[in-house]
Amino acid sequence: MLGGTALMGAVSGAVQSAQSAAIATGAFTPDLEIELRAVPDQIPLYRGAPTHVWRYRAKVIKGDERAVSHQPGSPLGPVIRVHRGTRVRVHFINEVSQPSVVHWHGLLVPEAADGHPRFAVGPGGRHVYEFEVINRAGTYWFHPHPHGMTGPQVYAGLTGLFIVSDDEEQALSLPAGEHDVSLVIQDRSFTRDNQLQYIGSGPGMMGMMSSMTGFLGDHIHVNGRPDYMLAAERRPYRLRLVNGSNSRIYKLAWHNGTPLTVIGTDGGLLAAPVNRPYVTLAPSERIELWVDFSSRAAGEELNLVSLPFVASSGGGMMGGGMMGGGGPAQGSAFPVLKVRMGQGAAVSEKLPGKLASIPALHPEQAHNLNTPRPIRVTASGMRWSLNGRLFEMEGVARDEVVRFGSTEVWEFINEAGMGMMGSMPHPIHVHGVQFRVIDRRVHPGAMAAWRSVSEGYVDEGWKDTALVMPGERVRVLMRFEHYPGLFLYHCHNLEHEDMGMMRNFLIKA
Ligand SMILES: [Cu+2]
Repeated sequence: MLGGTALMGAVSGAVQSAQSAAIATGAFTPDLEIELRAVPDQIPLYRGAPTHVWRYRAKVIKGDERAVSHQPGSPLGPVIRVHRGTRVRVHFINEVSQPSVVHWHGLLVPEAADGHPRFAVGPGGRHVYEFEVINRAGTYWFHPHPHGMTGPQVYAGLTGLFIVSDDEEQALSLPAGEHDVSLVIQDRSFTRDNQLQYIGSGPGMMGMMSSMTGFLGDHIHVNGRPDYMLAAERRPYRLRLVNGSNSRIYKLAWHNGTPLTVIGTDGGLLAAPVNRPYVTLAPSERIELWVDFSSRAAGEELNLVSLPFVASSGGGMMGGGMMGGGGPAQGSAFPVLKVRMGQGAAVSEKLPGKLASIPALHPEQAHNLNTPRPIRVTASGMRWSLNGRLFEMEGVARDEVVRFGSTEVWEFINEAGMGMMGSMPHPIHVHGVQFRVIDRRVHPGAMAAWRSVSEGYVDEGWKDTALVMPGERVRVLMRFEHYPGLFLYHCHNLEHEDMGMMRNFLIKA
């Protein structure tokens, strides 16, 4: 049982004996220097006792103070906003009772700054991250990445946003300031005294089966708050949707069927806006919407909901239900958030027809177009694994080495079931790159699940995570051109990641 004080207790003694795992290097001159602490805290979320959480607290120690903001009343971590090209130094201080490390999800950073589990520091430990922000404008995020403990630490509240702007984006005059809203969606379960309840409580089989499904909570929180309501003006907004859940996938739509206009994905703005009836958002994926509320009536309410979908194939039990933390099964319908229109006059603004430059997709640039590198979902005993292997801290297999500067096709293949458990969706995330989706194919026997989510895929832009449904194969194109070193690929169902559905790959200079 991870919940309440067992998980959240501070190790105050250890903090005083803090040791530096890495020290700032002399060669790097930061424009922005931040102190980032992971701390235990408590926050009132529901009537009655406050909820014990772990959270990130940050402050700027050099540079523009406006780069860091905390949302009032939210247990989630700060929002860090920087312009492309900013050189950032982060002094991470671990004040929680488990080893931890920070991964800058989606950012292209050197090996030593990427948050590999081998760089985790114990309670009281410190680590210095240094990187130049070379990513395109977009919505990135950060979270813990210690091996075996990522799920409970993200669940406890350790989540922050890293929002990058660039000149190309700023020339578009998209909705900004209070009209640019980040929405981190997470599912949680609570004990009767308002404490976070995680899985793994059941001895033996039930605990194991919960992990195989992944945690599924019964309350939806947005930006760390229940019953989230956005008080909106009648005008266009930019909504940055982030799935910060451990395992839950959302099929997001307006309750009245209004189509969604998508302007960005994991790796930033699309070349041009695209419309979708709904968007499918797997754990760690981001989707940016441009939403025009100007035609809505004053006082009108809109609901963003998660529509039902089929999550498993082969008649399996992987949908969750009574497993997976007690929350409704994967694929259940949920209300997610409300938007209430204000009384002010409507303001109209046009969305540009062209957003950003994205190079044309040229799969033939890959040296292995005809023999893609297979990344197969497999089952190793009672654990999900990749290509039949579980995570090894330093281990790299011969077929996990790529050449720095090379372009490759990887194929994520989800054709494995686990006996009576059937098969289930896996969001596959690759560190060190942003990739492009070439195509998707699905086994004819798995069509029902696939068809229930596939219209919501947004594969037009840059991605760092791709949902792979049961029976699906996804080919992606990536170029290892940023930094050599040891990076990770893994399932972003955090319970799967923690059980070892993660591997190193080496970008060899
Ligand atoms: Cu998985």
